[in-house]
This record gives sequence, structure tokens and C-alpha cells, in this order.
Amino acid sequence: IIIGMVAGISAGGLLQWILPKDGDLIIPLYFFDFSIRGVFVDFFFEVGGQIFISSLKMLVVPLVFVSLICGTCSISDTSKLGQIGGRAVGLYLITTAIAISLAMTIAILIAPGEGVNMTSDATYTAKEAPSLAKVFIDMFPSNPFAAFTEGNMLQIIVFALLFGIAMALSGEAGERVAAVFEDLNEVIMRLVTILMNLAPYGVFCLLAKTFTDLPLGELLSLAYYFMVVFGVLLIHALVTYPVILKALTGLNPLIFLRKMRETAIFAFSTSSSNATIPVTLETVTKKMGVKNSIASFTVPLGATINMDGTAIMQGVATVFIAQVFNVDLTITDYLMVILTATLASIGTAGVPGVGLIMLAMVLNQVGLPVEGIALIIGVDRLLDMTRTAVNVTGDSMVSVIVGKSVDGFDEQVFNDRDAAKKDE
Ligand code: DAS
Repeated sequence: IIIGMVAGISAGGLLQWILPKDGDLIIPLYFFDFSIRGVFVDFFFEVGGQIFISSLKMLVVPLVFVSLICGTCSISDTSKLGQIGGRAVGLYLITTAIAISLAMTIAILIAPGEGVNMTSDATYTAKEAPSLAKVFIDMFPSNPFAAFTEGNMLQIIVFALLFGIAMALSGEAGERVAAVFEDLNEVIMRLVTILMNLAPYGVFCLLAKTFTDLPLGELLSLAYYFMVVFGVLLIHALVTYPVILKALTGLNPLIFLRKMRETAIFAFSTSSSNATIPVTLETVTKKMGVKNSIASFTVPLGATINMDGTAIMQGVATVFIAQVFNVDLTITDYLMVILTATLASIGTAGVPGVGLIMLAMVLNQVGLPVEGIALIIGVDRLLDMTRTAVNVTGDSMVSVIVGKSVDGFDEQVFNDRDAAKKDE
């Protein structure tokens, strides 16, 4: 997969060097013109990459539903379920609040937007941040089948939890149904393993296409902003998470980070926490030793409500845009940003670009000109890839912490360098 990643970035860079910006290179052959962009970028890379992402997403709804039901009905006492849920949600919200506070503090200290002095006269009415009540009401599906077709992860999670609890309380009938779901889960996880054999090619296509047209020039013009976001993402992934993991579990963070590598590359390549769920689940259970009954709940939940990487981008972007437009934010404004960004992340699925949409909500909340997003949108693609990798790392870390805290964790598997290799 790493080879696929390096080859994809190299191919994209080479094509960016060969092809004129948004242009093409036509090689006239005997009976047709061979278009470099048409054949490679718009066909091979586009088709290969999209097929790969669609095949990952194809698994998400059935995998989350089946594995969550297996997990829930195997936790017979519902009090433990409350314990797992409470700890997972608590840790997700705390790590997101730490992420955005870290991001805003560093952005205020470095002041990447100082001296740009843009003025804003456009009026932009972005949609309001969701109220807490609405977020909770929307979690309960009025029609579970609609939740499945729309891929509404929070509603699927709630329905699967309730269904699993009902199965655990249904005696023999529940046991018979549980046996069916166990077999279904086995088959779907086998499908994940099969798909992971396609990963190098899918990662190659996705990155080759992205890096063919990545606006490197814009990166330079926004290098300051880009480097601050990228720097805080690295600090959060390589310092905050290891410190929290070590402090709460005593586990070796280097083993955790090494085992996260493949999943992080998937997340980086797909820019989608949701599409990466099958891989995150596989890594957290088979390589890190978290019981499926825990991971099947914490991983999909994290992919939906936990977006530390996104919160970091939003924290830096808010300060950057305030500086660019010379708006002095008060401490109340900063607290409002933390609350809005954390709330906004709960209700939005982990799909490409969702962080930028949520940013409009956050800027609107503190009265900042939302058209400031136009400044940073050019460099957002590469940041989206990186922050998605941070998002799934946070989901995996919390899964390990919660698993270990409720005795749903096999430390031997975690410390085993080759865990899960035997399965492949
Ligand atoms: N791409 C989102 C995710 O899947 C993150 C973002 O858009 O910020 O986590």
C-alpha cells in the first residue's frame, strides 16, 4: 500500500510536470490522437479510484449494521453498553476540544493571517449550527430503511444498538438470530480482506489523480496557513495521542502508531473516515486486539462524531480568517468556536470535504465573513486527506482505550508485531 501511495504521488507529480495546467498533451498516432490526460487521468485514474472508493463504501452500511448488532447482543448486561458508550463519547468530545484549543492557540501565537488586510462587504448566510436538541432528535430513525439508503450513520448506529439489545433480551429467538448475524459478520469481514488486496491499485489511482492537478502554486501562496494546520495535525497525531494513550493505558504508543500506518494511508487516500471504517475496524480488532463487541460500536461512532483533524483545520482557519479581515475575536468567540465545531462534527458524516462545509457554520456563528473560505479552499484537498488520517487515528486510539478499560482488549495481540498477518 505504501508502494501504491508513493507510485501514485510520483505519477501525479510527473503528469503535473508534463501536462500544462488544466491542459492536455495530445500525441498524434496513425488513426487517432492519444490524449495523455484523457487516457490516464480522466479514465484510468478516475475509474480505478472511484471503483475502489465505491467498493469500500459499499461495505460500510452492512458492515456497521451487522458488526454492531453482533457486538451489542454479545454484551448481555446493558449497563456495560452504557459504560462503553459513555466513555467513548466522552473521550471523543474531550480529544476534539483539545484539538481545536491547541489549533487556535498556535494560530494566535503564529498569526498566519496577520497583515493581509482584506475587506469584506459580501453578506453570506450560511446555515445555522445544529442545536444540541436537533442533533439528538435526528439520531433516532423514523424509518430505518431510509437511514440505510441515505447512509445516515448515527441513525444506523442507534437502530443497530436498539435491535441488538432487543435480541439480547429475546431468549432463544434472539440467540438464533444472533448466530445468523455472527456468520454474516464473518463473511463481510472476509470481503474486507479481499478488498484490501485491491488497495495498492486503488490508492495508486486516487493519489495519481489528486496529485496531477493539486494546485502546488496555491500551496505556496498559502504556505503559512497550510504549514500551521499541517503542523498542528502532526503534533496532535504524534504527541497528543501518544501522551493520552500512554497516560490512560500504559501501552506503547509507537506500536500503536506503527499499526495505524495502513489505516492512515487509506484515510489519506480516500479523504473519507466513513469509507475507511472497514479498514479501521479490521486494524483495531485484528492488529490491536480490541474485541469486536467494543470496536463495532466505537469505530463507526468515531467515524461520525469524532473529527479531531477537522476541528484543527477549523480552529486555525477561524483565527486565520479573523486575522486576514482584521476582526478581533473575544475569548467568548473562541469558546463559541470550540462548542460549534465540536457540535457540528457530531452531526456530520466522515466524507470528503465535509470539514469545509462545517467551517462555514463555525464562521457564521462568530460573525466572520464566510467568503474567507475562498482563501483556503485551494489548499484544502491535501489538508482534507491529512486531517482524515488524524480523524481515524483518534477513532482507533479511543477504541483501544475504551476496550482496555472495560476488559474488551487482548494486550498480547496489541504487542504482537505480526498480529493479523496470519489471516491474510
Ligand atoms: N474528510 C472528512 C473525514 O472523512 C474530514 C474533513 O472533511 O475534514 O473525516
